[in-house]
Amino acid sequence: MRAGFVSIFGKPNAGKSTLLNALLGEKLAITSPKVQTTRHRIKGILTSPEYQVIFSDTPGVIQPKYKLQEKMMQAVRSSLEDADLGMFLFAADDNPEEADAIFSSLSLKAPSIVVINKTDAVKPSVLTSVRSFFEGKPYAKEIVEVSALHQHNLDQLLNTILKYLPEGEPFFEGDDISDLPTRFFVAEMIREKIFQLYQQEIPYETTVLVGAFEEKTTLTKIVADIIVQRESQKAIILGEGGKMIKQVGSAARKDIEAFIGRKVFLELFVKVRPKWRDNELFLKEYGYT
Ligand SMILES: Nc1nc2c(ncn2[C@@H]2O[C@H](COP(=O)(O)OP(=O)(O)OP(=O)(O)O)[C@@H](O)[C@H]2O)c(=O)[nH]1
Ligand SMILES: [Mg+2]
Repeated sequence: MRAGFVSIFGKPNAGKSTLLNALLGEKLAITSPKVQTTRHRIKGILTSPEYQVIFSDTPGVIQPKYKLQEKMMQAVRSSLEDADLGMFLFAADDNPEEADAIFSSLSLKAPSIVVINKTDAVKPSVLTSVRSFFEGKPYAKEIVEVSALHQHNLDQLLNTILKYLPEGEPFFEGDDISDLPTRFFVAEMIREKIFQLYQQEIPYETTVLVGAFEEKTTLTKIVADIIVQRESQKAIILGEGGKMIKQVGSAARKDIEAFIGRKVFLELFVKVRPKWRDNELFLKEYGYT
C-alpha cells in the first residue's frame, strides 16, 4: 500500500482546481476563467486498494497585497510543508519564465514534477518548446503533459505520481473524499457563481458565509450571507429588482442539490462589512484562518 500527500502549485488560472476535480472524478474545487478563484487549501482524497493519494489544491501564487491574500499564501505554505510530492502546474499558453521564477521561489523540500496543462490550447510546436524549457530544471524530476479540462493523459500523470508516494497505511477512511465540511463546499459553490456572474472587483471583494443548515424531511434549508465591502456593491449583487441574486441563487442551488443529493431551499442575504479583507476578526469568522 502506498499513501501520501501531493500538492498542486502554480500561478493563478493554471488549471489547478480543474485538475484536482479531474483526478478525483468529482467536482470538489470551484473553478472560473478569472484569476484567484481558489482561496483555501482543498484536500481531495483518492483511494484504491493499492494507494491513497491526498491531493491538495492551493491558491495561485501571488504577491499578497491585503490580509486575505496573505492567508491565501499561508494555505500555499502549509501545502508545501507536508507534501510528499509537488505538482508544479504550468498552463501551456502561459509565460514559462514567470512560472520558473515562482517554482524556484517555493523552495519545496519534497521532490516535484512539472505538469504542463492546457495542451489542447496550443500548437504542438509550443508544447515542444515549453517542454524543453523545463527539462533539466532542478524541480522537474519528470514532465507530464495533460489537459485537465479534456481529462487527457491523467492515467499517465497518476502513474507518475504513484512512483513518488511512500509506502504506508491510508490516512483517511476509504469513502472520505475531503476533510472539509459540507458547509464549506456550499459556500464555495455560491462563491463560484459570483465569480462567474459579476465582473471587475466584485468577486474579489466578496465572500460567502453559510448560516443555518437544517435538514427537514423533504429538503435541506440553507441560509447564507454574501458579504461585500461597500454599499454600492450590495446593489450590484442584488441587481435590478433582485434579478442578479436570483440567478446566483438558482445556479448555486442546482450545484448544491447535486452535491448533497437532496432538494435544497436556499435563502441568500447581502451584508456590507467594510474592509473585511483586511480585518482579522472578519477573516476568521469567514473561515480564512
Ligand atoms: N483549454 C483549457 N482550459 C483549461 C484547462 N484546465 C483548466 N482550464 C480553464 O482555465 C481556467 C482556470 O481554471 P482553474 O482550475 O479555475 O484554475 P486555477 O489554477 O485553480 O486558478 P486559481 O484558483 O485562480 O489559482 C478555467 O476557465 C478552466 O476551464 C485545460 O486543460 N484546457
Ligand atoms: Mg483554483
